[in-house]
Amino acid sequence: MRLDVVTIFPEYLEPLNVSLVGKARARGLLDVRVHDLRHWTHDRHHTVDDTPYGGGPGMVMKPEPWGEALDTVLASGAPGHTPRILVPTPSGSPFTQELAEELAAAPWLVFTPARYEGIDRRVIDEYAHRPDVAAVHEISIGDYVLAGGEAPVLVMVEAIARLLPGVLGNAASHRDDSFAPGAMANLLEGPVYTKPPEWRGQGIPEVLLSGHHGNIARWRRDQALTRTAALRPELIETTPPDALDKHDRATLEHLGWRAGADGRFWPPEQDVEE
Ligand code: 6SD
Repeated sequence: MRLDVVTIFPEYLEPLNVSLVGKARARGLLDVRVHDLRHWTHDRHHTVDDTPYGGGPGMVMKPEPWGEALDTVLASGAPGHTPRILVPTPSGSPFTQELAEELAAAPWLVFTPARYEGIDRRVIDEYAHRPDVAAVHEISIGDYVLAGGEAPVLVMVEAIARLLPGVLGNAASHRDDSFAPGAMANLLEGPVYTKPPEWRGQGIPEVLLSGHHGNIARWRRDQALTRTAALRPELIETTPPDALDKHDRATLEHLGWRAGADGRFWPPEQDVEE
């Protein structure tokens, strides 16, 4: 997979040289190219921003450097190859595990992290109206506001890269990831433990030392259900009934959850202060 990143802070993308993504690059599984947007400026000060039309605080990224940068990057692909352009923005559609899976199957992604108040709208519209050269996606990694799109690029690349064939050394199946699209139920992972068997007075849940694989799997499932019910109740409420076995149902009932007529579960009533 090829990844291009156009940014005014190439050094912000240094983490792409490290750990999982860095190793995937070293092994030839990922071809990452980071470009300095200022390379496509022509004035002495390498200006990439200007004041906003209509007034208001902050500055807006000028369209010309972005247009030249993206034209150059898009023209550098193999003939007929059109990338996905991913524009991080708090006003984008949510970045989910499902989208990560879809993007992991794409041959070429181009990221355009902004700074200041964002990029002149005409840049996004220009490429959105040219499906022959690229498909544009404005994406949000979460409902909070960052100072720029570089951190979202690091987040998205890590989520995508770990899904590429051969990147995770261990053959651990992504089907078991908490938010894997194919998973019957999306449950949060329960706790994990390693040696030593006692640490600062705390032991290990006995079932994990039992060697009984059936009991261990059941305990892990109960831990996942309990944690999900407490922290992400909406994930339980939207779980299709056929994704819950008899024991799952008993566990949820033990936690005060009740099944409706359609078999889906509803949380315990909340106490209201008088
Ligand atoms: C100025 C940006 C680009 C500023 C962002 C994305 C999300 N989910 N939160 N904040 C963001 C992206 C903020 O350029």
